[in-house]
Amino acid sequence: MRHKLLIANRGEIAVRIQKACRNIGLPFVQICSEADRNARYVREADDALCIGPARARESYLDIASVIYAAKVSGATMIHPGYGFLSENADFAEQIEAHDLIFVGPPSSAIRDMGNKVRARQAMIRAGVPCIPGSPGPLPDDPETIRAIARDIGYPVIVKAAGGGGGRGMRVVTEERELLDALTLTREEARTAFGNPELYMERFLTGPRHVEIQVLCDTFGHAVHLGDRDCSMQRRHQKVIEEAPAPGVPRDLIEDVAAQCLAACRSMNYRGAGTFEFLFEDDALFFIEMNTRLQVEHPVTEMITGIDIVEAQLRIAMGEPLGLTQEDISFRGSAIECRINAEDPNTFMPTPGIVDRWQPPDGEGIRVETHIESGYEISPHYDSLIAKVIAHGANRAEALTRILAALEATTITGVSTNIPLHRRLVKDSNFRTGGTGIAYLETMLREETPA
Ligand code: MV4
Repeated sequence: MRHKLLIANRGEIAVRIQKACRNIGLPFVQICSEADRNARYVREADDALCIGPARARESYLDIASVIYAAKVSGATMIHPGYGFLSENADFAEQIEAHDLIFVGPPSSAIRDMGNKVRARQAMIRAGVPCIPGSPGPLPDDPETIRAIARDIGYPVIVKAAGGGGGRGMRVVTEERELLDALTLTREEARTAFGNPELYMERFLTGPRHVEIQVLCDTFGHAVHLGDRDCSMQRRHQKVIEEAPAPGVPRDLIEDVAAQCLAACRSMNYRGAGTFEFLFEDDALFFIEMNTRLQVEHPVTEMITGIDIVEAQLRIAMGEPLGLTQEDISFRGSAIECRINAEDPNTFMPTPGIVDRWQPPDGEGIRVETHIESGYEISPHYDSLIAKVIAHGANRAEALTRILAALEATTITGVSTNIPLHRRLVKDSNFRTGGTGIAYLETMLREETPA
């Protein structure tokens, strides 16, 4: 079968997916909004189609327009990238119904993992370690709820089944706050997600965010590509990611990864996926599964030598993995800095024209970007404009290389978070490794007197 891929995304990840297509000789069509039609990666694409106005709701998020674009361009497959429609089960289902291939898991797996209560139950069944919590959705009866919380032990966290990525959750430190917190969270969940279902977990106070990457083919073969640490974040936006997670015991990763693969088999998972964990007191606890390619996938590619996007495409075309766990080895360490066009003090996006862009290069350096000198950053989308990734034989070398790369990067015309990255990479606690999810926000709070 002759295939053609529709790239249903924009920016650096569209460029990344185009590269994978060119590598394997897969023809593609790049879709864009009116705001992106003059970008180089759109102009120079073999085939491109403008599907709507700048506002994402009317273009990149418009399911009917994306599927129509696939039909008229003769595409057989759709890669959603990350964000936008990438974890929309209805989108995947409609693609399936149109006899097109969704580059990702079956819509049923997206739907199941999108419901965080069902995801948790699937993980418990597969033996993936979860945070002590409610066995299923919370009931309405106040006394039963109190009993569940008492059983878990305070502090607890109430989360929405339809939430995820930090949306729809509330920490409760003592019993007298419990029922009000529940009512508030339930109403927010009903409004925001159209699903009032809640669950409860023990609240972990000082964890790190560690995740495990998996790849599964259509034939029930599954491998893991190790772990990443994504603890350096602000307001649920990751800033720096690295692989492997420093100081996490390798035998723990291997054990938990094997359980993740069991979970994948139990839900007929296909493609790339990420299991998110909190790491505290030398243990990993599942929180969520992301059923898409992630922004930080390059750090895993650099330590494994495996092209995850190419693997996604091959799996979608029905090829077997052709790779067993023994074929995968982990070499050295990789660190990624997300370069955002944003104000250094307010962190607000800074759209505008990039005057001069000078990306770094050198041994072990990789840059993922869609920008160039003269590029106009639209106010309509995410502020991520580039990713700078460094690989080294060990973490010390990766740190040396990422710092040199950051020092060699020039961007004028818009302000970015590059100065913050330079500081973080020189920070002694970050250099030691193992800083937690609260580290960056605490650091920023301490230097900005209220
Ligand atoms: C938690 C937690 C502490 N204890 N669950 C936030 C995003 C969502 N994926 C889950 N999140 C959390 N769940 C328990 N039981 C702390 C967080 C959390 C967090 C997790 C990962 C990365 C950054 C975070 C920032 C704040 C809170």
